[in-house]
Amino acid sequence: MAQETILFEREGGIRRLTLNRPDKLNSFNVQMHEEVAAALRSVAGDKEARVLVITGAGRAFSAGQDLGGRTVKEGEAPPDLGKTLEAYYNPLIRRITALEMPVIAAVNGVAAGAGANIAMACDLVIAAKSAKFIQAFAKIGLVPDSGGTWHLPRLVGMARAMGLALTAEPLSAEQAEEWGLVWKAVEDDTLTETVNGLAEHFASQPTKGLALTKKAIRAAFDSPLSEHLDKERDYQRAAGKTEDYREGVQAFMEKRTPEFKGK
Ligand code: T3D
Repeated sequence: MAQETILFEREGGIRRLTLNRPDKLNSFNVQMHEEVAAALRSVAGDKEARVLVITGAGRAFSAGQDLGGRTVKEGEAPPDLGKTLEAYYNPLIRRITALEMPVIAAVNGVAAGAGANIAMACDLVIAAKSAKFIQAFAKIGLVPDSGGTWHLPRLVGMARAMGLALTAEPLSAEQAEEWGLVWKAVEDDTLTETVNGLAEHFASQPTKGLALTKKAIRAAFDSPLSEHLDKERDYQRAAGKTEDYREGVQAFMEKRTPEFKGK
């Protein structure tokens, strides 16, 4: 499928998806949803992929839904936004969170509406200091979607989640780092270098163990400790059967750097 609204690059074990409608601040239309979905499906089925970076072209990460097609004339039936979520945004968040490798959001600029919440669904968010996170939904009468009402209170607590969602006030990248919404806020001119360094690091790491780690952490709020311990047992059992575990222990004993293959 020709890609007109995204860029998708493969380099060794690194996959990079760039939202690419800069004149519309990388807001999502149907075509972009379809292209992103195809790219994520290809990453999920790609045995060589060991890390995914999601970023935006131009001055924004993403401004969420393209509002261009959302005007409703007097007397016209409103669009069924539940359908859009069911068809596009919910599968998008499920695809990102289910990927069996670290997913890094490189937030290069404003992340608003679903754009902010797509970033939050990634495993690590690294933001340029000039970036802002805006739960823009309240400004147009909507509810934060794309997992926003799930991730926000878990990441920043109820009071801050409420404040951000109800006021739609922009949150600076530095404040977002302080609040635990992003992992790191870095100088704008070091974002690419920082993200590339981290992506290269993950591309040489024990991918299956990392995938099980993110799965365990994502499940942490779903069950009581006693049940969660059973999950950790199962994941550790699976990790213990990987080639990378064997190599990790072997390398430690031989006092050398391990050569992980992601297997
Ligand atoms: O509908 C459904 O399917 C339900 C799902 C909803 C999910 C959602 O994401 S709802 C929330 C949608 N997003 C927003 O409400 C954010 C709208 N955008 C903004 O508030 C502002 O653009 C920003 C705060 C993100 C950035 O402000 P600023 O001043 O830096 O830029 P700007 O001048 O507003 O925007 C620059 C251009 O991008 C401008 O176009 P122009 O005038 O140069 O031709 C603007 O119209 C366009 N743009 C920005 N955001 C969107 C957009 N065009 C379409 N849709 C957008 N979301």
